[in-house]
Amino acid sequence: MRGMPLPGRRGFSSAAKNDILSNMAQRNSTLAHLKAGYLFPEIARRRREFAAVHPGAKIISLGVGNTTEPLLPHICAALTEGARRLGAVETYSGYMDEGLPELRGKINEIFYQEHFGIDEIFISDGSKCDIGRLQWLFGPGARPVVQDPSYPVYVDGSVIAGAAGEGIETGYQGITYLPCTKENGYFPDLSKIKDESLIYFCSPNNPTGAVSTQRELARLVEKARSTKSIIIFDAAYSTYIRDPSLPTTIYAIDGAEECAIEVNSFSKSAGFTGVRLGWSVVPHALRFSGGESVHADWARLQATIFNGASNIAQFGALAALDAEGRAEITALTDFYLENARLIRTALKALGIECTGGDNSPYVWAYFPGEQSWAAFARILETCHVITTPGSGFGPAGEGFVRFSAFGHRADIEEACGRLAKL
Ligand code: PL4
Repeated sequence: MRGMPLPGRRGFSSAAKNDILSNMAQRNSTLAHLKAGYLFPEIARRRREFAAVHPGAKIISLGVGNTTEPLLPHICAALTEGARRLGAVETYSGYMDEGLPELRGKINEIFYQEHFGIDEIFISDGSKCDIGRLQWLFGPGARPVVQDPSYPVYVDGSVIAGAAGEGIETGYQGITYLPCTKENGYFPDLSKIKDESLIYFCSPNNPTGAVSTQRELARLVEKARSTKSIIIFDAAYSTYIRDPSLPTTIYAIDGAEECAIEVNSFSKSAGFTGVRLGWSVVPHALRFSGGESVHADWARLQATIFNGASNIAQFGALAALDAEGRAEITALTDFYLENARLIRTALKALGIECTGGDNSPYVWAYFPGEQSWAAFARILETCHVITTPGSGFGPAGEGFVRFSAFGHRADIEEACGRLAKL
């Protein structure tokens, strides 16, 4: 196959440029409202900057929550088999828009004890992608509410969708921030939630590592119902929960299916960050304030702008949910939880107050009197360790730093040793 030759990239004269610009399609004005660059590329930029000045430094990343360990054998074999199936005429498959029915059924069985119909479970390319698309369901009229701090896509995606205004010092106009602090045990005061809100809620939480209890989630559901709000519940880290009393899904709460959508993914459980596979649960019982079916609109929207997840990834995910695959998920998440324990122990030995890391892969550390970016820079300078500054997750994250437990064991141990220099 040979591509068509392209013209050279000599550029245009300024007169021609002005002429072209006056005829170009306009930028979505909401993009101009975004305050700064996206958090994780900004951290990568600062890492590159540091490495350029210190070329010999062996930098260890406890920053972005990106899995590091190879896929485990049973799941990996299923992915390989999935690719092989595409290579044979008898087993070849093309578009599978809503997902492999067996996989939807298996997710329903393993995560929801078959509480739903399989048409209420939509397979996707990951939970972040689902959150971005879900924001189209609510559009510029949404009234976003977020835990503060929170995973950036809830806020930045709302800004892009036009549901939030200009960035101000304390966040974005139009977004209700619910501070999650040491004082409130990282579960927010819900009284600020107004009628017909769109509440983003994440448990186990990124970045604080806190996991909401059954009673706390019952209060959240009660608040959503009494304010006619809808919850987008992000359960991306549910397989890290080891305490059996803690809920792994919002649907463990009575009435949640009338007020909540749930997103989840194989990224952090089976190591599919690069494979890409997730799902959303949109119950039939869920209605917009005008009474319209959220499920019907989600099906319509997905069919219009999404063409389904990789078939290979779906075969892998199916294997991840059988007995052998689930044992591998437990082994992999246990490994990262042990990393988290090592990080927490190292920080506590230094007298640094921290939380999380027991039912989640993030440790949230407090640096009193120090700005998050200053603590980030000090840890990088002193220990050559990358972290994530808490303020990048929202105003209430100021003064905190997030340590991610995703890393090779030897790197985690070395990083923990280096932290003693702080
Ligand atoms: C870096 C609460 C990480 N470039 O892989 P997905 O799409 O199924 O899951 C993404 C996701 C969804 N929900 C929560 C998450 O924390 C994540 C992943 N977050 C992090 O370090 O906070 C990876 C971030 C990636 C990004 O911007 O998402």
